[in-house]
Amino acid sequence: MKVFGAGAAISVLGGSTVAQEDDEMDDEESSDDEAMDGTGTVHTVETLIRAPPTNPNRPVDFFFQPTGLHIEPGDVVKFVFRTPDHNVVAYHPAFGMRRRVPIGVTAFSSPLLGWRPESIPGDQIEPPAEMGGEEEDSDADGSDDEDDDAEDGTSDDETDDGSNGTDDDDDDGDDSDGEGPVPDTWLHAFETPGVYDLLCSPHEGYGMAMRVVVGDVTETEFETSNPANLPEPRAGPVGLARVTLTDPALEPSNIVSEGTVLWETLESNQQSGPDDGGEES
Ligand SMILES: [Cu+2]
Repeated sequence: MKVFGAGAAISVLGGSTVAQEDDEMDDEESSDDEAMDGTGTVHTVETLIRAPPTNPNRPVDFFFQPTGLHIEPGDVVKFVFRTPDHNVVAYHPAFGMRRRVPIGVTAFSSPLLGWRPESIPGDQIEPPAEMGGEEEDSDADGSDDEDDDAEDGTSDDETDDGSNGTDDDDDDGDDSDGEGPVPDTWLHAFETPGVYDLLCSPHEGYGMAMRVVVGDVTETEFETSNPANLPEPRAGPVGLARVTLTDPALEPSNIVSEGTVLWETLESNQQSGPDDGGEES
């Protein structure tokens, strides 16, 4: 069912669907990159952060856009790091994870990328404004400080209870490439047909994962296809990435038929999605 050829897929990317996110992705899509292979179409995927999140029950959106992508063997995906700092990692045994890429595909990952240093004045990288400088609360929940209150006892009352005071003040997270930061890019050619699940290491727990279907092979068995295998340590996607990658919208056959699946269309991003049990008001 090759309804969507490569030409159709790329026209969708450059058209209205993704243009609502950023319509400047066209200008850097095709210049010097199609020469790397000479054959494959170059598709663009952006790394994005959004607040408020699409699903109000989540803290913030970290996501690949599009989240599902159908390409042809030999095509190239150009990852544009519209926001820092992200990477692109295959679910691969070489990384200690169960394989979620076709058999025979070697492990691949990008570096952690963001904005090109020369495009940032003073080499200062501010966290995106949407983040509000908020840190992940790894140990903030009422930590027991009565066992070590003997010596210091000075800075205990200003513990990190979320009052870090740094509002989103300086800018509105504008990542435009007018005179602002220039996104890093990373290219990967997908040669072997099948289903590829990819993650962003820093934000996998927030659901930042995506699926690329290469060719029309939609019946690929993952080593973690059976949900019973998921509870094993690092057996599969972590945290909300499991929700992302088990979303009906990312069924490989749906990606093939749609060509491009946007983050917003995932069921788990609907207010009535499986996360909140449909308690929308
Ligand atoms: Cu990320």
